[in-house]
Amino acid sequence: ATSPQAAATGATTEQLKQNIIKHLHSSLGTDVNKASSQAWWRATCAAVNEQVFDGLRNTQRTHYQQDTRALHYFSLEYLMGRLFSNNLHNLGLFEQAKLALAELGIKIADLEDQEEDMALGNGGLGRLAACFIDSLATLNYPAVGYGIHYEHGLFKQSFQDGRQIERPDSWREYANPWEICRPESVQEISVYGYVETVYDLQGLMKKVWHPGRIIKGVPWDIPVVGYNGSSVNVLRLWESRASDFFNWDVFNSGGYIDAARENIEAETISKVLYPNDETDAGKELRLIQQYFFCSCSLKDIIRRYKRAHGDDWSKFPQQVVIQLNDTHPAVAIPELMRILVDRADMNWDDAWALCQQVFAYTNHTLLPEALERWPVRLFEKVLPRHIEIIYEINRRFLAEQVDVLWPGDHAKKRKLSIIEEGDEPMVRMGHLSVVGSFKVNGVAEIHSKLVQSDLFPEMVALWPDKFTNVTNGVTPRRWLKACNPRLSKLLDEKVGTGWPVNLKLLSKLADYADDPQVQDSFMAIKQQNKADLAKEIKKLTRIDIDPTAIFDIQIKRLHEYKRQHLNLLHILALYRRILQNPDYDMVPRVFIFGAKAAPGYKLAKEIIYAINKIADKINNDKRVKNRLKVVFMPNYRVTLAEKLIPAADVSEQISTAGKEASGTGNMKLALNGAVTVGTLDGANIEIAEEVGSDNIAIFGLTVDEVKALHASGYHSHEYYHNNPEIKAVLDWLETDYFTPGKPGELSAIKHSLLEGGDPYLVLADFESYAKAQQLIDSWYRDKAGWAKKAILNTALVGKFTSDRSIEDYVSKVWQLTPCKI
Ligand code: 26M
Repeated sequence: ATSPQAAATGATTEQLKQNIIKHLHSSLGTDVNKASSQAWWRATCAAVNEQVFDGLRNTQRTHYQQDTRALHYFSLEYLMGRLFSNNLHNLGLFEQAKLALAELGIKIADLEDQEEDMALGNGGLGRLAACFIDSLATLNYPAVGYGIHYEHGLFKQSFQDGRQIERPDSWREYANPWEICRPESVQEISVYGYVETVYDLQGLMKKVWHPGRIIKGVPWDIPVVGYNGSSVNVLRLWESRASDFFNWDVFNSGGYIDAARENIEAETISKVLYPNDETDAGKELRLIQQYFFCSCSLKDIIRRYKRAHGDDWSKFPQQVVIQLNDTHPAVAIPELMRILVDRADMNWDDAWALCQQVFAYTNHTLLPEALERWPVRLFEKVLPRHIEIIYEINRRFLAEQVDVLWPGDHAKKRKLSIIEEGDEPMVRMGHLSVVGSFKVNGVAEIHSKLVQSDLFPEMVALWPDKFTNVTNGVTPRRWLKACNPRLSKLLDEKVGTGWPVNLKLLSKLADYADDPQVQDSFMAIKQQNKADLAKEIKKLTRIDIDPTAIFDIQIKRLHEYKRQHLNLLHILALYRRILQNPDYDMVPRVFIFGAKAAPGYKLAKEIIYAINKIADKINNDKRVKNRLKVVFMPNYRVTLAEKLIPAADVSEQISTAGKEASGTGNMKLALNGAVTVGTLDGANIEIAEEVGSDNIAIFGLTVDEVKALHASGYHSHEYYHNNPEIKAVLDWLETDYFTPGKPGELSAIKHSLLEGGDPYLVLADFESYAKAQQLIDSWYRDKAGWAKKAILNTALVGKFTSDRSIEDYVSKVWQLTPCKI
C-alpha cells in the first residue's frame, strides 16, 4: 500500500506531467515527439510558473491589504544564476518534477542546462543581493529588490593561448521564462538640462529643473520564491526606453534622424553591466545608470505609498526602509530630497529628517580605488538640480554637525566634506551615504571595525550609534541543498530535514564526527562529487585529473588583494621541489582556479596568463608523476560554482589581512565540507571561531601586523634575497621555461612584487602560506582525521546562513515584522 505522502507525491507528479504536456502544446506549439530540450525546458518552466504566479499574487495581495512596512533593497547588481532548480526546490517540487520528466523520458539535468545564468553582477556584492532576497522571501519579510534589467550581464570568458577573451553575455536572447513585463507601471525620469530659480506668489524662491532628456523605465518583475511555500516576493528590474512622446515627435524641428539617435541613447542606459574596473570616475553612462534606476524605484515606492496614504507623508518612514547596497545607489538620497522639496513642497528640515529615517547603507570594501567619487562637473551636466541639493546637504552638515563638534577646525571640514576640493572637485559618495543614512554597516566583524576606525572615524564621533555590523551569509537552499544533493540526503538522515531553514541544526552532525561509518559516508559523497567534477573538467578543458587527489580550489574574481599569485608562487615552489627531488613526498593535489579579470585590469590578466602557461607545462611534465595538476576553469560563474564547491577538499581564502571585507565563497566551501587555508581576514576570522583552530589552516600576517609592517617600511626585496625558494620561483618567471622562445612573458608578476613594492605583501606571507599547505598535506594523510575536520566544517558553520544575516538586519536596521501568506 502506498503511504498518503507517496500518494500525494504521485498525484503532483501526474499533474505536473499533464501540465508540462499541456504547455508543450499550447505555449510552445510542439508535441512530445518532436520537442527539443529547449522546448521541454520552457514547457516545464511554464508549468512551474502556474504555482509561482499563484504565490506571487497571494503575497502581493496580502502585503497590500495589510499595508505592511517593507524593505526596498537598492542594488546595481543581482547575480542570480539559474532559477529552474532553485524554484523547484523552494516550491518543494524538485523530486516530483524529476520523476515526472523521467516518466516522459527526459533527464532533468539536461533541462537545467538549457538555462543561461542570470549574471547581472560582478561577484560577491551581487551574489549577496541574490542570497538576501532568497532569505527575505523564505522568512516572509515584505521586501522588493530594485535593480537594472541589463540586456547584457557580465561578459563570458574564454581563453585563447592562455589569455582571457571576453564575449558579450546575451542571457535573454530567446526570452526569459521567469520574468513578467509590467507596462502598467512604467516611470519617466529626467536627465541633463538646467535649473531655473523662480519666485512664487508669496515671493518664495523655488528651483525648477528643465530637463534636457526624458527616459522611460519599463519594469520587469522576477518572482522570488521563498523556501517551503512561504512568500513570493519580487525583484523589479528597470529597462530603459526612449520616451515616445518626447522623442518621436517628428513634426518638431529635431527631425526623424535625431529622434532615432536619442532613442538609441536612451536604450543604451540598461544595455550592459559595468565590470568593476572602471572605478576611475567620469563614466557618464554609469552615473546615469545609477540615477535611472534609483529615480524609477523611488517613484515606484512613492506611487505605492500614495495609493494607501494619499499626500500624507507622515507615515512614509514607518512604511518604507531602503537599503543601499554599497554607494552605487547613493544618488537616491538627493533624488528623494528633490522629490520632497521641489515636487511635494516640503520644507528642507522635514524632508531631510524623513530621508535620514529611510536610508541605510552597507559598505562592502575599504579599497581606496573602489570608493566612488564623481566629478562635480559631471553631476552639473547630468543632474544639475541634484548637485545643488548635495551642496546644500553638505553646507548644513558642515555648519550644523562638524563645526559644532570641532569649531573652526578647517582640516576636519576638508576631511569630512561631501565635496572633495582640488583641481577637479569630486562628490564623495561614501560620505553622502553616511550623512544621509540612519545606519551604516560593514559585512564582517573585522571589516565593520575597520570601517569605523580607518574609513569614517570622525563620522563615528558625530554619530556613535549609526555604525554596526552585519556579517554576511549565504543561502543554504542553493549552496547546499540544490548543489549538493548527496550530502543533503545524508544531512536529512543525520540531523533531520529542518536544516535548510535552521542551519544551526547542522551542529548535531558534530556528534558523528568521530563515527567511522559517518566518516565513510561523508567522504564517499565527497569522492563522488569529485568524480563528477573530474568528468566536467575533462569535458571543458581536456585535462585528466586524479579524482583521489586533494582538490584545492580558489574561486573568486581575480584581484591582486585576493592573491591568486600567492597560490601560483606556491605551486611553482612545489613543482621546483619535485624537479629537484624526484622522490619529493606529497599527497597528489589538483589546484583548481576560477576567476574573471576585469577587462581593463592589466596585471590581473597577466596573472591569468601565467597560471594557464604554468598549468600547461606542469600538466604535461612526466616527471611530476601526477603529484601536481593545475586547472583553470574558464568562465567562472554561479552555475560553475555549484559544480566546484561540493567537490572541494581545500578552500583558498588567502587575501591580505584587512582587504577582503567578508568573502562569501569561504562560507559556501566550508558548508560543503572543505577545509580552509586562510588569512585572518574578513569572515575567515568568524569561520575560525566557529570551526575551531584544529579544523582550519590559518596563516599569515594579521591586520595589526600588516599595518605595523607598512608603517615600519616594507621591503619586498629582502624576502627575495633572504628566501632562496622565493628567489628561484620569481627568477623562473623571467626565463622562457613556461613560454618557450619568449622569455619575459611572465615577468609582470615578478616586477609588481619587486619594483612594484608588493603592495599586498605576497612575499611577506609566502613562507607562512607554504607551511600552512604542508599542514594540509600532513592532515590529509590521516584519513579519519581529515574526515573529522571536513564533517566539523559542515557541522559548525550554521552561523553563515543568509537567514541569520537577514534577521540581524531586521533587528539592527530594518525593524520589519514577518507577514505570513
Ligand atoms: C565600480 C565601478 C563600476 C562598476 C562596478 C563597480 C563595482 C561593482 C561592485 C565596484 C565594486 C563592487 O563590488 C565590491 C564587492 O563585490 N565587494 C565584495 O562584497 C562582498 C559582499 O559583501 C564581500 O564578501 C567581499 O569581501 C567584497 O569584496
